[in-house]
Amino acid sequence: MNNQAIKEKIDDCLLAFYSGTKNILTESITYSIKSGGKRFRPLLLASVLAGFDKPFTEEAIKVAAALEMIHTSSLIHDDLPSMDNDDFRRGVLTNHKRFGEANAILAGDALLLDPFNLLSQTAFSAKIIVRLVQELSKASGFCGMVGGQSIDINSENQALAYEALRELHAKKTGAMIVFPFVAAGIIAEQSEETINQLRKIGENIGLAFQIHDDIIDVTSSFQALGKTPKKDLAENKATYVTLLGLDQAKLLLSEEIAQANLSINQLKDFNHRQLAEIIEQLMLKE
Ligand code: GRG
Repeated sequence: MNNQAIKEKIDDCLLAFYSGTKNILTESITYSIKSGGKRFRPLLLASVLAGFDKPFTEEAIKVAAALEMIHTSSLIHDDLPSMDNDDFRRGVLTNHKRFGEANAILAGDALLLDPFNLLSQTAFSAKIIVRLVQELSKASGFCGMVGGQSIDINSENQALAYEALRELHAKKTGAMIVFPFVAAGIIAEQSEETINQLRKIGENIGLAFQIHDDIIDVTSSFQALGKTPKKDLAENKATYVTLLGLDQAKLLLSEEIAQANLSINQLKDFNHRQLAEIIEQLMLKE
C-alpha cells in the first residue's frame, strides 16, 4: 500500500467512527480530522509492519487511527489560549477559533478517550489489545506527552540544560512517535528483544522529529508550516535551536537519523525500504 492509500485509509477510519451523529461536537472533531496533517505516526506504523512483511489490515488501521486521534486531540488542546494560544493550525483556523473554546476542549476530550473504544473493537487477541492500550496510555498520559507538556509550560523563560530538554521532548513528542514502532512490533508478534530494539529506534526518530520541528520553525514560512513561525523564539521557550544554535541542531538531527538507520539495519528479517522513505521526510532539503 502506498503512502497516499495509507493516509486515505486512516481518514476513512477516523471519519467512519464519527459518522453516526451530526452535531456541534462531531462537527468540531471532524473539522480537525479533515484539516489534514502529515499522518506521520500512522505512516510509521504501516511502514514498520511492511518491514516485517505484514499488511496494513483493517485492524492495524484502527490502531494507527487511534494514535492519530490522540495526536489530533493534543494539537487542539495545545492551541488553546491557556496553552500556546494559536490562531492557525495546518493552514486553517484552530479549532477554538472556529468553534469556541468550550467546544474545542470537548472535541479534544473526545479524541483523547474514543481511541480506547476503537482499540477495544479490534479483532486482535485480548492480550495484544491490553498491551496496545497500555502502551498508548503510557505514551500519551503523565509518563509521556501530557507529562512533557507540563514540563514545557512550566519551564518558559528558564534556561533548560541539554539533558532536561531531551527529557522534555522524549516525553512530549517522542513517546507518541515511539508508540507506532512498539505497536507494530506487538501486532507483528515480534520477540521482546525486537520490540526493545524498535523502542530505541522510535526514541531516535522521536528526537529527530522534534529537532526537525524546531529547525523548520525558524527557517520556514507561515505557508510552509500552516501556523505562525518563530513562536517559540518569541515566547522565549527552550528549543534545540535556541540551546545549540542552528548548525549544531542540524548536526544533531543528522546524528539521530544516522543512529536510527544503523539500528534499523540491525533488525533481523526486516526490509527497511518503506520505513527509510518515511524517515527521509525528516532530512532537511538544502
Ligand atoms: C489532551 C492528549 C492531550 C494532551 C494535552 C497540549 C498537550 C497536552 C500536549 C501537547 C503535545 C504537542 C502538541 C506536542 C508537539 C508535537 C508536535 C511537534 C506536533 C506536530 O506534529 P506533526 O508535525 O503535525 O505531525 P501534523 O499537523 O502533520 O499532524
